[in-house]
This record gives sequence, structure tokens and C-alpha cells, in this order.
Amino acid sequence: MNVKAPDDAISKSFVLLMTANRSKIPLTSKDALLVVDVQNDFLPGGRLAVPRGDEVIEPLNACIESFRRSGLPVFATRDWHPEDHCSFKEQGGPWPAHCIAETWGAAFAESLRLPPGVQIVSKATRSDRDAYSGFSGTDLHDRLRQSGVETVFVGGLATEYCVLNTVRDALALRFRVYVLEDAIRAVDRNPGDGEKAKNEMERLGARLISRDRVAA
Ligand code: VGL
Ligand code: ZN
Repeated sequence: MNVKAPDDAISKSFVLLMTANRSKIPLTSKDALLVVDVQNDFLPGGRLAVPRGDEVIEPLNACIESFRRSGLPVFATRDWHPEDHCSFKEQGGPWPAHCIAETWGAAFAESLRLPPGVQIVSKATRSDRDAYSGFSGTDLHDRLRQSGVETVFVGGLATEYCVLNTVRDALALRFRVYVLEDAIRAVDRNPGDGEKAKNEMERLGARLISRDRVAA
């Protein structure tokens, strides 16, 4: 009797599973890319810099190029606060003033290559309300529906704030969600916040993938 057979079968399925997990995800007409808050103030040198936040730009540019070439929509959210926004320390909020509408800090990173026709979504534009999610107080949901989107690929800043809340809302609204794990970075105010947020997104049903699984 060949006692090795079951082991071989198991290791073969394991190899298959691992291969499947690294295989390309072909883009379809129902996919959109969602670039979250890649703005100067969240990058090194900005007023609310996310550590290594600039590292999301290269993988996002690669994904943007894939979506652009496939003729698929790219959405970019931006934090777009009034000067007296409630999330600022001066108003009793938790953050230094950041992403004030029309200023350099609120502009998208210069090296982010947003495609022609990018759909820009401004959020947290009212003084009295904060909005971490790109869906909160915006027409993002309507616009995704109008574009026939069912699946969103999400990357940007910051993992445990705007990425987490955007992903949470997208899942609640029944979108399939892929989080581009190498295209997000955390603030980590408390060590481990970013890791916790990733686990939470997975628990809620998002799939964490590396950007090279997005087919060109
Ligand atoms: C964000 C803190 C404050 C974010 C926005 O985009 O993650 N974080 N406002
Ligand atoms: Zn903000």
C-alpha cells in the first residue's frame, strides 16, 4: 500500500491553492479602481503625513495604467476640508489642520498619474461633519452604479481611516472589494492599527491582494 498517496494529494492541492492565490485577476467591464486620498498633506512633508505614504504611488500608478488601458473607470477621492473643519485640533478635533480645499496640501500627489476622465470625489467638505469614507456625504455610490460597477479595487491612504471606512461602506453596499495591500499605508497612531484594519477588512469580506495580481 502506498501510504504516501494521501500526503501527495494534500500537497498537490496545497500547491494548487497557493498558485490560485497568486494568479492574475482579469479585469472586467464591471470593475473600477478607487484611489483613496493620495494628497500632499498625507505624504511625507505634508501636514498629516502618513509614514511611507509615498510608497503607494508607484503600485497605484501601475494599476491606474492597467485600468486606463482596459478603458475602465478610475475614481479618486480627496479629503476636501473647509478651514474651520471640526476634525482640526483648533476646533477640538483629533488632527492638525490638513487638506484644506484648494490648497497645495489638498492637491493630489504630483507623481500620481491620474488618467484623463478620472472621476474625482470630494468628501468632508462641511465644517460640522467628518467623513472618512468616500461614500459618506458624496455621490460616489450613484456614480459607481451609473458606471455599472460591481467590483472595486481599492488603494491609498490611510489604511485604518479612509481606506477602512471606504471599504466597509463598499462591502455594505454589496460591492465586491479587492484591497491592494501593497498600495495602502497606515498612520499607526497606536502601533498595530494598520494591521487591525487589514484584518477587519478581510473579516468583513474584502480580499487583500498584491497589485501584481491585477491583470494589465
Ligand atoms: C484621513 C485622517 C483625517 C484619511 C482623513 O484620509 O485617512 N485621515 N482625515
Ligand atoms: Zn481629514
